[in-house]
Amino acid sequence: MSAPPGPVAGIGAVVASFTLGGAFLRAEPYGNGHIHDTYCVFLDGSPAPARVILQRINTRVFRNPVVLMENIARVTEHLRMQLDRQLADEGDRDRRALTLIRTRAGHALHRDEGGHLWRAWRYVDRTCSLDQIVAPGQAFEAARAFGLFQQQLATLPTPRLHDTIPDFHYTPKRYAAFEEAVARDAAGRVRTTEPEIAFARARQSIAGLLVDARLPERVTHNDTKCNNVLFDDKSGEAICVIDLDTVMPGFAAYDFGDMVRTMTCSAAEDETDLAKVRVDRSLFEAVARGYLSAAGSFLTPAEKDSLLVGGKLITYELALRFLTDYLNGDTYFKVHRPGHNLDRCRTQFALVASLEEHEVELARLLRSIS
Ligand code: ADP
Ligand code: GN1
Ligand code: MG
Repeated sequence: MSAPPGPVAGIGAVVASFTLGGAFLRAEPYGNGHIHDTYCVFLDGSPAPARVILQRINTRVFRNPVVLMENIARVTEHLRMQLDRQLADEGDRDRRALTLIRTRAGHALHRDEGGHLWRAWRYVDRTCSLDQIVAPGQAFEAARAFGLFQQQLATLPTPRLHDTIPDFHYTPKRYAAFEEAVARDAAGRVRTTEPEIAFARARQSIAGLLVDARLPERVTHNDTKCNNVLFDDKSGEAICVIDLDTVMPGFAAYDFGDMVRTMTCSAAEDETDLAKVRVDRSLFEAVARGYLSAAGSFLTPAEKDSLLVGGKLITYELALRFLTDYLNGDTYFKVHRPGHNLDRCRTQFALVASLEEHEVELARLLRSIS
C-alpha cells in the first residue's frame, strides 16, 4: 500500500549533501501531496530556525528523473528571469517562483545510500496551501495564479519540454488502464465496485472529448489542484505555483479542468458525504474570472470553448485513475485509510454528475465571462 511519509533515518546525511546554511535541527513530514515524500527541514538560524523543503522523489511515478529535473530547471529559471525583470524587491522575487537548491556537488538531485533520489527547494515563507477552497476569493486567486503561470511560460524558448509522464492527460489510455485493472482484478475488489465500474463505462465517451479537438499545444502545469499554489498568509494573494513535475506540453483545458475539479466544489477530494459534492456556481464563476483575467488575453476562441469540457474530462479522468488504483491494490496515490481511493473516485463521479446537471447554465456563464 502506498503510505504517507514517516520519519526517515539518515535524513541528516541527505540534508548535509545540499548547500544549505545552518546546522540540521530536525525534519517533519509536510503537506498533503499524493506523490512524493515531502519534508520541512529546520536548520539552526537566527532569530528563528530557517526552513527548507526536501523531497524524496517518487520514481515509480517519475521514471526518468533526469528529464524531470531538466524540465524543472528550465521552467524555474525562465520564471525567475521574468520576475527579475519585473520586480525590484529580491525578497518578493524569491517568493513568487520556486527555487531549486543544488547539492554540494552542483547537481539537482542527491542519491542516498538506499538509491533514493532527493531534491531541495527554497521554502516559501509566510504562505500556506489549501486542500479545499471555501471562498470565491480563494478560487479567483488560485485560478489567476495558474493563468499567469501559463502566460509566463508561453515565452519559454525551444526545445519542447519533455513529457515527464507520457500520455498523462490522454484519457482514452486512462480508460484502457481502467478496463485492464477490471480484467486483472489484482486486489479482488471488482465485486465490490460494480456501481463505480458501471458509472465509468456508461460515460466512456467523455474520455474522447478532446482527442480530436484542434487545440494549440501550450506549456501547461497539468496538476492545477488547489494545494499546488501557495497563498500569502497576510494578503491571501496566490503568489507561487508549485509542484512543477508535470509542467509539459498540454491543452489549456487540462489546467482549467483540474481547477474546476478542485476549486468549484468546497467538499474535500475524498468527501464521503456525497450530498456535499456539487458544483458551486459562485466558485465556478470565480475560477473562470480568475483564470481568464490572466489567460483570457492569449487563449484562442476554440480554447475558450474547450474549457468547460476540460472540467468534465479531467474530473472523469481522475475518477478513473482513483478507481484503477483502488482495483490495482493502491500502488500509485498515497492512501490514508482503507477504501481511500474508492472514496476519492466516488467524489469525482459525483462531481461529474453535478457538472452534467449544470452544463448548460455553466456554459452560459463561462461565455458571458469570456
Ligand atoms: P506532491 O507532488 O507530492 O504533491 P508537492 O511538490 O505538491 O508534492 O509538495 C507537497 C506540499 O508541500 C505542497 O502541497 C505544499 O503544501 C508544500 N510545499 C511544497 N513546496 C513548498 C515550498 N517550496 N515552500 C513551502 N511549501 C511547499
Ligand atoms: C497527484 O502530486 P499531487 O498530489 O499534487 C497527481 C495528480 C492528481 C492529484 C489528485 C504526478 O497530484 O495527477 O490530479 O494527485 N500527480 C501525479 O489529487 O500523478
Ligand atoms: Mg502537489
